[in-house]
Amino acid sequence: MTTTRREFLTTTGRAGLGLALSELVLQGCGSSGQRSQPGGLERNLNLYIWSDYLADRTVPDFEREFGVKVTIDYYESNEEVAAKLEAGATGYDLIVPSSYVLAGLLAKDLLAPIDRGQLGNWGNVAPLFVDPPWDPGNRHSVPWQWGTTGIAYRKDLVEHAPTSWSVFLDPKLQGKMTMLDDPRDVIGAFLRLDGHSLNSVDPAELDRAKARAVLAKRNLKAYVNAPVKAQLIAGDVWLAQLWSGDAAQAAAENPAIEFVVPNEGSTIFVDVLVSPQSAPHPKAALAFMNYSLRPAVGAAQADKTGYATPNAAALPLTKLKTPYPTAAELARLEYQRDLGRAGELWDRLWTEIKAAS
Ligand code: N2P
Repeated sequence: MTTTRREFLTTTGRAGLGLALSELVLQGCGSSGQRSQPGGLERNLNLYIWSDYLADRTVPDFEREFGVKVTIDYYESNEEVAAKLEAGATGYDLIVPSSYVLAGLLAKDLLAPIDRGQLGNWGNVAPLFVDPPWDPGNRHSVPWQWGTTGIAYRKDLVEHAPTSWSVFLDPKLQGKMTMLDDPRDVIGAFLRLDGHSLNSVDPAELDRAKARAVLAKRNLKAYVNAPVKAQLIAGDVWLAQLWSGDAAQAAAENPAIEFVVPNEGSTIFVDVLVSPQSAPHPKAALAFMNYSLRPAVGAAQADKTGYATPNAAALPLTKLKTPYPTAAELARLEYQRDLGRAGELWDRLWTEIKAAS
């Protein structure tokens, strides 16, 4: 157990939760800091998270140690979670959107500020994720995991290893390819293919990317996210635009699956834990945030999901070591940014792509 002293002090004030309180009191003996413990945790926590994004023990261990029952609900895209929150959904204590989604949620004042003084494990976060542009001062978010968007493919079925986003325009693999059901990643890929930023708001650049997406669509079996893993494993899909961790999960089942970031570059994303203003169990949410920053929890998460850990203290404990990107690699990778008013143009183009035949 790697619970830090500070974390212990901030998470043990939960009288009446049916925990092994005698053990907690014993552990806490001699600490004058106990007087300043916050009130007890709530008994429940409602987590809304991407599918396939939890290690087996992450939630059960939290439940047992903290005496909190966690209810998990899953989503498959950033659009899904953002739309739900913006439509006024309440009841969620924690959600895990990609960093670029924060701007829109913050503008509508939908996210609760974090009392960083309660996050004893904050010091474990790698410098790359401290005070980031999407959340200055990390006032509203705790990094969960990061990854890249690239191409997963069956090296035993595909003749040439893909190196470019242009592979989706080649009819040779017609019907055997998929792209993500994600406007930012699909339009973003074709923007990069033309040498543009995947955050472009230039109508001409976007029109050309859209035209290419429509051409590529003729070669696609579907737009699909996490469920494509099973199709790659089975060989129904040979080549798929995919996120790094989901590709690693599929490769763990079928070693013929490889993953590559195309030469033109791609997305680097970090998904972050945030708590809505409407969260019914804010203390439990904070306790989970701090728990997620334990080295052992971060390492188990990385090993199970294939996504990299933003936790510098967890990285040495991982079996699957994904190093932080070098400056040269970062030059080829872009974080997605909020599109501001151009978001409407992107939405329209995506609707047109989806409707095209
Ligand atoms: C987990 C997908 C999370 C990565 N299945 C996409 N940001």
